Order: sequence, then structure tokens, then C-alpha cells
Amino acid sequence: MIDLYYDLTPNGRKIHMALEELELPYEVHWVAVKQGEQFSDEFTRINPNSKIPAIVDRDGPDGQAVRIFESGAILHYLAEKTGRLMPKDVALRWETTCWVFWQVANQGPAAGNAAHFTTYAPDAGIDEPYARERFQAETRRCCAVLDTRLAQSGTEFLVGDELTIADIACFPWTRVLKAYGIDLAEYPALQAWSTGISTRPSAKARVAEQPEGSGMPTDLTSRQYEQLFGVALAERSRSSTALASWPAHRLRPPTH
Ligand SMILES: N[C@@H](CCC(=O)N[C@@H](CS)C(=O)NCC(=O)O)C(=O)O
Repeated sequence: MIDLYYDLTPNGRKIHMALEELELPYEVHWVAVKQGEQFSDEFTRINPNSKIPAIVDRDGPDGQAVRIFESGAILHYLAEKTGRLMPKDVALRWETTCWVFWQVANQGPAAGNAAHFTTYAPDAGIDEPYARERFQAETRRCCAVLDTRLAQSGTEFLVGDELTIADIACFPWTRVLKAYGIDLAEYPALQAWSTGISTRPSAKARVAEQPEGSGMPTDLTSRQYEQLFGVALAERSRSSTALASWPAHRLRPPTH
């Protein structure tokens, strides 16, 4: 039995989707990030970084329970445990691993920051055009990288001719990008892949009984905003005004 520590966000969805694909028995433990439940002592023992998703496999190596955190590590663990969602061919296995690492180091942070500056900060009355455009541009660049890869792969999948953990890593963030100002229609191969993956039962599966106060952290109180993003709202609004009046040369990107 796998304990899945979860909230309804793209990173959480990766692991839910993998468990559904693998038909492994699992029990969901909601960790409402909006309410700050990720900072509880109980959850921090499972993920010292206080972010969902995380799992505990009660039947881990040598029959001992094991905790795994970071979505890429969890996807690899589940693939290794079951011998599925990973190609058999060694070169293709490494190609799959590259794309999983790529997703957690590139697409995930870029899209997460685009989400922050197009949704959460404006919700709190903060307008940061430089940051918004910077992270939207980086998210678009990631879309172009995926689009090129998919146009070249010659199959419906990122690697090989079957679904792998690379597809599962990249899909949940791709499908929410419209909300953050990114139009998938500009990336035809990516859009076709996303539409194909979205028809799978695992992509449609939902965890029943979502508790109130869980899900994407919108409509945050100022206390919740500070707890989640580590920035006091009044302080941030002041620096935002200061940023607008900075001389342009101070806003140039660093050259190193
Ligand atoms: N690199 C991590 C990112 C996980 C992450 O950012 N999770 C978000 C939800 S999508 C979270 O728990 N946020 C709560 C917080 O930042 O306090 C992974 O891939 O698992």
C-alpha cells in the first residue's frame, strides 16, 4: 500500500496519474498547501522540504516502509518498483530520465513562477510585469523545447512508443498553461500530444472527497500568502513600486 501525500496541483497530479496507470493500491492523505499543512511536523518527517507530493511505500525495499519526496524521484521509484512506465532499452531509459530531470528543473519552476506572477500575485493586488514576462517567456521556451522533441519523436510519446514517466512528468503542467497566458495552439506537436494524453483514464481520474480549503492556492488571506510565499504583502507592494522607479540599467539581466 502506498500513502500518497497530495493536494490538487500539477505536481500532485503527476503521482496520482502514475499510481492510476500502474493500478497500485494507494491511500490519499490530503495536505492542503493553502492552509500550510505542508509545514506540520508529521508531514515534514515525510518531506523535509515541506512540499507535496510525497509518498510512503509501506512495502518498500526489504519489506520496510520507505518515504520518497520530489515528484521526479517518486516517478522513478514507482517505475523501478513495477518495471513499468520506463522503456526496456538502456539508451531510451536514460532519455526518459533526462526528460524527467528536465521537467522538474525547467518546465515545473518556469510554469510555477509564471503562475505566481499571472495569478497569485495579481490576486493579492501585486503587478510585476518584468517577472511575469520573464517567467512566461521561459515557459514558452520550454513549450518550444517539448514541441520540437515531440515533432521529432515520431510517436505519440516523448520517448519510445509507449507512455513513460517522462510523459507523466510533463503533462500536468502543460495542460494548465492556458490559465497562465500560454496558448498551446502555438505548439502543434505539443498540443496534439497533450490532447492525446488527456484522453487516458489516468489523466481524467480525480481523488474523491476533496476537502474544503485544498486545491490551487487562490484567494489567500495575507497570512496564508506570507506563509506560502515567504513575503509579507505590504512589504512586497512597496518594493514593487520601488522597482518601477529603478533606472533601466539596474534591470538588465546579469551577464555571468
Ligand atoms: N520540485 C518539487 C516541487 C513541489 C512543489 O512545488 N509543490 C507545491 C505544490 S505544486 C507545494 O507543495 N507548495 C507548497 C509550498 O511551497 O509551501 C516536486 O517536483 O515535487
